[in-house]
Amino acid sequence: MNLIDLFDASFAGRRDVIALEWREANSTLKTWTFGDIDASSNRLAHLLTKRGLRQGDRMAVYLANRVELIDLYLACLKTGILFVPINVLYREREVSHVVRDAEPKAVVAAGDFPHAFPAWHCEDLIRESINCSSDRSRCPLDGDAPAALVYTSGTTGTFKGALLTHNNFASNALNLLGAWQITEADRLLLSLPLFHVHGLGNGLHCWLASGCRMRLQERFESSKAAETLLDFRPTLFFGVPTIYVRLLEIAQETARTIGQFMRLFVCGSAPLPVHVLDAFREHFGHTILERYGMTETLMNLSNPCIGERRPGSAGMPLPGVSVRLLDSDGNPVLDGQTGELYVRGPNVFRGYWKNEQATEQAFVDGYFRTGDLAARSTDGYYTLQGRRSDLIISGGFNVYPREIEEFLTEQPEVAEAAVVGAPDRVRGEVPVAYVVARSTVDPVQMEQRCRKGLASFKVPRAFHVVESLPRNALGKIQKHLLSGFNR
Ligand code: MLC
Repeated sequence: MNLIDLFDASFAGRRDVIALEWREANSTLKTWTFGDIDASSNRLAHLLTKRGLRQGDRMAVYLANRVELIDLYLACLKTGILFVPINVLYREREVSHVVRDAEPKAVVAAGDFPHAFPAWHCEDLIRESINCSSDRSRCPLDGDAPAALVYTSGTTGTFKGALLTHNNFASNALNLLGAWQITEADRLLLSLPLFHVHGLGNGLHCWLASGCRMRLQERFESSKAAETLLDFRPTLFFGVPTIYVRLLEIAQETARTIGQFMRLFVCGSAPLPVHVLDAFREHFGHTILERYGMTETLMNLSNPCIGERRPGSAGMPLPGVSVRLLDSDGNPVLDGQTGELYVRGPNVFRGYWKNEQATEQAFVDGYFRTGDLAARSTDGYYTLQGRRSDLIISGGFNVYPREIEEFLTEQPEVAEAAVVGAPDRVRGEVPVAYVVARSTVDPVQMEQRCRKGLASFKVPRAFHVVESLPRNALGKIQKHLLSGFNR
């Protein structure tokens, strides 16, 4: 079974039911039925074929959330074209890494595409597709067919494309429908970006697989959050911890009203601080359900929908997901002790695109090595305890220090650089740079250059000039000795 077969229960079974809402900038509310969505993605599928794209080709999209992005994604699924979403916050340098690696046959963008690749304009495609047939053309794809190539930057600072199959996404979506009791009666407010698996694999897929109604937003904007929640009255919401911190700014009375029509708030992509969970319960009358996943594995652990949602814990393995906690020698640790988390299951990706070495290193005994440390309680709840790597998570976006360090050391006045995460009340962590200067370093200029070369969430919030970086006897930088590094 492929994803389109899974979504057909909604497309074919609920053709005239309103599926999707979107509020235009001029505040008009537009709606689409499942039949509309099926038809427009069929048209685009014909157009992509007409323009020469074939099964197995890659199509990259550099688009913020919009309805056409959904149509393009479904058109890719229907034709076997690999969907390669690019983070719209990526600048030229980051985009070229992805383009060089994925070798897309086409790129779709809405405005300027920060790369020499001749991007197709989204509006042109939509306009042209209107003349194409809305009939479904069948592409015989089975569940093992790749569906998307989602890029994560790695510990080495280079980008790696995680190849996710239809089966990976289908098992993830079906698991979540069951675990979180999502049905067609739900109303999902989706403000997360569709270029990451949180928005795509959880948000979009749960909507289509359940046949519920979804309101899509271009992005989460805290100043408009209360207004949107009251306007749409969702029953279901997915967020990252930063979003929940922002939602606490909503006035108490409004928060209570929102809490009354809401069924479930889910949080993931970064650890949810216990004090935020507590404050949110106080404010909205809801205990946020925390879960744990990764781009490479989709969702692994979840607190129960019915039952104890334990503060600080990411819950228990989802159905079909096997979890191991191993010490540095590869032996299982006892309950209560910290080990590295390994996972196996139908949710786990096939491997990194064109990178056998990285794929081989990522698996041990068929289990994916997450790089996260965790402990299990005697009653089966897993609590994350940190990471093996120095990954920083800012606002739910992964930031690998190595990538920023490489960028900084390319600057003529920088001899050496180390980037660490500093705690931040709203974003969880933010990157902070320590640099050894070759000549005078102007922090303002440095920040400007970073803003041009790196996505906004990777720009260091401070630049500290130091005499030297602390190193151990082997010459390795001891990041924990840099102040601001606080775990
Ligand atoms: C953030 N920014 C965006 C943006 N999201 N800009 C355009 N479109 C978006 N979607 C930029 C802003 O330009 C700004 O840059 C900075 O981020 C913060 O913006 P803000 O307005 O101050 O927002 P804030 O209230 O801090 O909230 C940020 C946020 C964002 C929570 C909306 O961080 C976000 O969308 N996070 C979700 C990330 C996500 O989906 N992760 C899933 C990965 S998958 P500046 O210049 O001010 O810094 C994964 C697996 C799993 O990890 O388990 O889920």
